[in-house]
Amino acid sequence: MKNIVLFGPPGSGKGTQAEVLKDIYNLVHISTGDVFRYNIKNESTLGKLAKSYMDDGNLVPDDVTINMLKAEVEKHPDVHGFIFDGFPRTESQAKALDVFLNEKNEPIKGMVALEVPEDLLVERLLNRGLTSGRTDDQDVSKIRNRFKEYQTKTAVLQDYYAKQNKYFGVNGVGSIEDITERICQVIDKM
Ligand code: B4P
Repeated sequence: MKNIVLFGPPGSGKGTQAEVLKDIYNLVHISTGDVFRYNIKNESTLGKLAKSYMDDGNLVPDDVTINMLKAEVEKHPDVHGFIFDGFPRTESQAKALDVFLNEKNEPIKGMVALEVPEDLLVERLLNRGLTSGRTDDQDVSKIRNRFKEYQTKTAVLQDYYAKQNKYFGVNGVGSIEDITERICQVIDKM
């Protein structure tokens, strides 16, 4: 099984690339952001809780996110592997994911990290905000708060996976096709 973590700051192209990669490698794509947005749209209890955090660009609490992720994985018992997009985002999420997948004898093969300068990220997110209706993409101060959350809680995961020799940085600037090609060169060697 090929379990891959797609990593990077908000707007780095995780969701965009995961949609392409899932077909190339026949993997199931799990985006925690998408699952939260689905729940918000359906006004579920989980959605109402997540909305209060996401609207301000804050991370949703770990216990909620971890339980949701496990439930999503369990929905797919017979698969070639998963692309985790937007999860883990904290060290405790990463540890929980390791325990969960090791119990299944299907550990993470590697983390692919998309590297994009912050100015370009702001531009991409504001552009998406013009059409997506995502409130977290429409306000520069909320976008900056997401970067702050990323720097203080998420960026440490680079070290977490590097210590396991599972960290692979990829240049995330360029055309979507060129970036996919760079990522495939990394995944093919895992
Ligand atoms: P996510 O839904 O994960 O979204 P994201 O980080 O904003 O974007 P992503 O990197 O996927 O970028 P995309 O491909 O869409 O998170 C949203 C929120 O959910 C978080 O702030 C948090 O509150 C919550 N959440 C999610 N997971 C959580 C967790 N594990 N724990 C706690 N909270 C969690 O690309 C962005 C834009 O760039 C798009 O418009 C795209 O078209 C464009 N783009 C992509 N690639 C491009 C390229 N090569 N060139 C030009 N434009 C490009």
